[in-house]
Formats: sequence, C-alpha cells, structure tokens
Amino acid sequence: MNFHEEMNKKVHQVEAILQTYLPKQEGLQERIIDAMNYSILVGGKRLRPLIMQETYQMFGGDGKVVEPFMAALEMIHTYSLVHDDLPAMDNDLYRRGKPTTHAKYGEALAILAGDGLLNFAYETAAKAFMITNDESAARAFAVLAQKAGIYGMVGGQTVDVISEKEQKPLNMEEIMFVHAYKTAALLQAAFMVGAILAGATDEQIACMEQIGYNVGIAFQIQDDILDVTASFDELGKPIGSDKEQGKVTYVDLKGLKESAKDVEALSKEALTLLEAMPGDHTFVEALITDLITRRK
Ligand code: GRG
Repeated sequence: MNFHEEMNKKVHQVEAILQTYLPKQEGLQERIIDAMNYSILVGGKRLRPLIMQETYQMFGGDGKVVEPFMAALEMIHTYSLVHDDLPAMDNDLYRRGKPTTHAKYGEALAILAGDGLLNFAYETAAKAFMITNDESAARAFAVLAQKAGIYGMVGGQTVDVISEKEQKPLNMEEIMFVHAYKTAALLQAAFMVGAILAGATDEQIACMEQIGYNVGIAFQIQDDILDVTASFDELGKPIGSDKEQGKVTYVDLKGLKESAKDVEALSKEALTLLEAMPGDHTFVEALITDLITRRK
C-alpha cells in the first residue's frame, strides 16, 4: 500500500461526504453560511472523519449512518479552530496557510460562524436517527457531545486559556489534562463513534477510547515539538506561538528528545492495542505511524 496515495484518495472521499452535509449559501443569513463553509473548505487533514470511517469499517460497518457523524465531527473540530484563532483566544491571523475566519470576515461573524458550525454539527448528527432506529446512534450521539463539551474539548481549552490569561504556567499533571481533553477527546470521539455505530462490544469501545487517548496525546506532543522545530511554510501558521503566549509546554518540561521518545512510545502502545481489534486495520496503523513523523 502506498500510504500517501491511499490517504489522498480517502481524504477526497471524506470531502465528498462532507460536501453533501454543508449548509446551502442562501437566505438573509448567507454571509454566516459563507463564513462557515469557508472555514471548513479552506483545508485540513480531515483526520477525525477519516478515522471515524476507518474504525466503522474495521468493525464491519457498511452503511451510511456514519456519514452524518463524520460531517458533524469535522464541523465541531472546525468551530473549535475558528474560536481558538479569535483575538480573545490565540489571536492568529493564519491557519492552513490562509487567513483565519475572523481575519477574513471580522470578529463578530467569526464568533457566529463558530456558533453556527457547532449547532449545525448536532443538526447534522441527528440525521443519523432518520437512517437507523438502532440505539447505537443515540449512544454515538452522546459520546460525540460529551467529548466536545465541558467533559471534553471545551473543558481542556478552559484550563489552557485560564492558565494563559492569568499567567499561571501549568504543571505536568495539568498539561496532561489539557492534552487529554483539548486534543485527545475529539480523536477519542472519532475512534469510539465508528466502533459504536458498527456494533462493537463495550470492551472494544473502551479499547478504542484508550487508542484515541494515546494518539491524541502523541499528536499534541508532536504539535508542541513542531511549534519549536518547524517553519511557517510547513505549518501554514506562525511558529513559536506557544513561547510567544508564555505557555509552558510538555516539550519545555521534558525536553525535545524525551518528548519525541514519548510520542513514539504512546503511538507504539496504540498500535499494540489496535492489533487485538477485529477487521483490517492496515490503514489506521499507517496513519498512526504517519502522525508520529508529521511535519505539518
Ligand atoms: C475553542 C472550545 C475551543 C477549543 C479549541 C482546537 C483547539 C481547541 C485549539 C487549537 C489549538 C490546538 C493546538 C489544538 C490541539 C488540537 C490540534 C493540534 C488541532 C489541529 O488539528 P489538525 O492538525 O488540524 O487535525 P487540521 O487543520 O488538519 O484540520
């Protein structure tokens, strides 16, 4: 398998699915819908919907019920980036090499576009209930909502923002909390929702949650490493932003070498857990391996 060719093919398939769930740019609210669709279509690796679809297929799922959840998760991820880039948060003008939503549409529209994406995500996920009567859809919906909310991404972002605004550097335990909630939670949702919809057992779902945790933490440490070692061209956004904001990161506390080792150990453990799961996981394995060495 040529991983990058396969990845490109799958990303195109995911984007075709996403397209079918985007809101139509019409009506008096056309401007906000334009801002929402710009934020989604401006690029991105589509990791979360891709992982969700792969996991669904791995556990034998072959229907369409996963599709509204894939779109919903990417909408939630996109809203989080739009809000994270706002002046009140990271105040970033570039993401994915393009102007951020507030840089292009103004701050008020960017706040509303984020709100619009979050709400539309749940409108979209709810379409799964029109595809199936199976209780797995309700369970998947609950996991998605939990991992995005105060017991997930919003919770992690809050601890991160408070530490930054109050200039109280985080200790290792708090950094791990932020990584687990802010970053890993949505990846856990991707691994878990796919498994739940395909009828995985509770034990298998718990295993997918752990894999999502490992991949999420490894992904975030790698993000911190890239923030000090990559270039603007590689990342499509300014580097050194953590330092500029006075943040203490995992890399500050453990050093580059140890951090890189931890990324590898976490990823290896995720691969071992994956081995015990049914179905074909060749692509997910390659994806996890690719994430360890990513430069963007
Ligand atoms: C505003 C509630 C709220 C949360 C914001 C997403 C986020 C939380 C903060 C962005 C900063 C950051 C380092 C988040 C960690 C997760 C992460 C690395 C997100 C970027 O995900 P990618 O690389 O993005 O999958 P693309 O652009 O490929 O979609």
